[in-house]
Amino acid sequence: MLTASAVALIAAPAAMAHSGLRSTSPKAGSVVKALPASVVITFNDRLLRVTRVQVLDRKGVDHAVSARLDPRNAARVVVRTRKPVPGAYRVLWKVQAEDGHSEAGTFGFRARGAR
Ligand SMILES: [Cu+2]
Repeated sequence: MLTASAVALIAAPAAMAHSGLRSTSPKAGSVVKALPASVVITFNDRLLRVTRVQVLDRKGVDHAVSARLDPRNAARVVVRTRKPVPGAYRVLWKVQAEDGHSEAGTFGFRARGAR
């Protein structure tokens, strides 16, 4: 019988085999004029669904209005935003890959002004 920790060790490599992040817009670590009306997260492979995305400013206010898969490209998550303020943003994302595994990550960028 496997212990819980043994299961976790076996599961870990498989969890790294799914779709993976390809690119983000704005790019991670970049400085942009303003928070764009849409933040886009692109993966290497199609996703089943978007679990949750937050676009947090420095005060922890979430600027995401909605997050959904691009109907023409299920590897792209489009996040609509609102109320842009200047400053640093952190995007927290969680999705379900086509193989059923959950993936999560985070990236940041900075906006110089309001749009
Ligand atoms: Cu996977």
